[in-house]
Amino acid sequence: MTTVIKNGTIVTADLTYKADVLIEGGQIIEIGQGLKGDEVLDATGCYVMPGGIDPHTHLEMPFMGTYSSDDFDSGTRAALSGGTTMVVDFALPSPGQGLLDALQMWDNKSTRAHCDYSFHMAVTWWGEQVFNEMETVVKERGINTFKHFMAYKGALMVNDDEMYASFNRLAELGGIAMVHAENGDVVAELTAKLLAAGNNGPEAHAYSRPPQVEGEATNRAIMIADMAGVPLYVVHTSCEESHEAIRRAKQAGKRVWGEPLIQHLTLDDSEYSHPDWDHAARRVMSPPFRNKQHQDSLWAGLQSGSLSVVATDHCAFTTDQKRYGVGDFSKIPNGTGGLEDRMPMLWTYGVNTGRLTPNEFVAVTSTNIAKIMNMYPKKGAVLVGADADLVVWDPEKSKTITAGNQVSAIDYNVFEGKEVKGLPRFTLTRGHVAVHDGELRSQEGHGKFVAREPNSSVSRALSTWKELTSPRPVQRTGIPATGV
Ligand code: DUC
Ligand code: ZN
Ligand code: ZN
Ligand code: ZN
Repeated sequence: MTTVIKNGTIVTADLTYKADVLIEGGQIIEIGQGLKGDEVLDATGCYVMPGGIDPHTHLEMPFMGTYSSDDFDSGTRAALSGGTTMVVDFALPSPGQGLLDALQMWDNKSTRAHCDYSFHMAVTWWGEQVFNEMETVVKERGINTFKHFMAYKGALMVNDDEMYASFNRLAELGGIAMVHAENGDVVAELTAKLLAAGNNGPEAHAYSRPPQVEGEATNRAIMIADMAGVPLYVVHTSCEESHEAIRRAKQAGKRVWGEPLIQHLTLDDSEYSHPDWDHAARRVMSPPFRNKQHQDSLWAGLQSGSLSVVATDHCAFTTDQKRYGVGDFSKIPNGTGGLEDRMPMLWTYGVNTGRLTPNEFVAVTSTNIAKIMNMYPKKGAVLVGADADLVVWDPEKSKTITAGNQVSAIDYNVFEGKEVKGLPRFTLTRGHVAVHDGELRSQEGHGKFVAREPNSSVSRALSTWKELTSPRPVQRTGIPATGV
């Protein structure tokens, strides 16, 4: 059975041209003019682009006394409905739990996925078992990205010595270090102080995590990564302080990438001043939403290339779950949704406003991610031999985002009421038409795990610092006798 996408304009990270795309066995087998196939998808007036890749999701994750509400079933359906054809989720060991043990849990959950997926591994504690299992995770399980939480003290946070040890191990294995960059010690202090002063509402969540805690941690992670000689990926870059550190590192030749979220690009901290407790609590995530100046910085980063990708950190909790934190903001489960809205929101606020070209849109939602995470051109490409993970994007199609019509399992949407223009006409996951003229026809269990090789070339190219300072003992002419 072949499928042909006809009459569309192909948009990749570097080219825009008119051609048909022929698909067989889940892959693109031909790109050209006047192609014929058994199933015909009409892309007149549409762009044919690599499907979105969301590099940062938390599906059915145990966190803050509960589980995030979208699982691999509802989460990947939500993804496909918005033109995203792959997610990279975090396998998260609880402190003391082995990496392989946690991975088994994620293997079990992900059998329900409707689109392809991969995993990052979280390093939430340090010890010989973690050191040893990292090798198996990289070499046998195809996972080359490891996240470190610099916040969530007493739960997931790792200290600098643990982070440095883990980064060194990753440098040996050809992995990429990832960080959730917030100074967890300062956050804990500020949280205690705010609560003691009776500041217990959701707005205090933002007061407890100012941009400085993120800027400090980002700088620290960059320096530790440079000393270890490992590339660094900074998740959810939300502010100028963090962006500035990333910009500077890039300029110095370091392999450092920053990942703004669609939420931080389009929603600001005024959400926390809303008089309705639920409204504000539903928007509690870490890092919190920032003001307009920080948003401008993030957009400028995407435009100039100092920030590389756009993600969601999709970690959806229902209103009932958010209410665990009534009377104590530090107990509000941290997280917001965005999987099905990232592509239309970024198109509307990025492409339709002229901030990003359609090619840049493809780069930051798909191709750059596939390249950094070492799965290009299987993913993130419209090329012969690539997986047919594609979105046929109708730039004239519009809707108003509302929780009532969403696929995600939660009861609200942080983008409620936003008008978006630019939506999928068709979404294909390895050739299967999962969205057909807006109708969801995905299949549970269709999604497959995508293994990723280590990134050896990037590790070697990190920075010159290590070579310049390789420690060598000085040859001396005289050494005094040991003192008494
Ligand atoms: N931030 C969130 O808001 N949720 C999940 C984890 C995180 O770092
Ligand atoms: Zn995080
Ligand atoms: Zn996250
Ligand atoms: Zn299939």
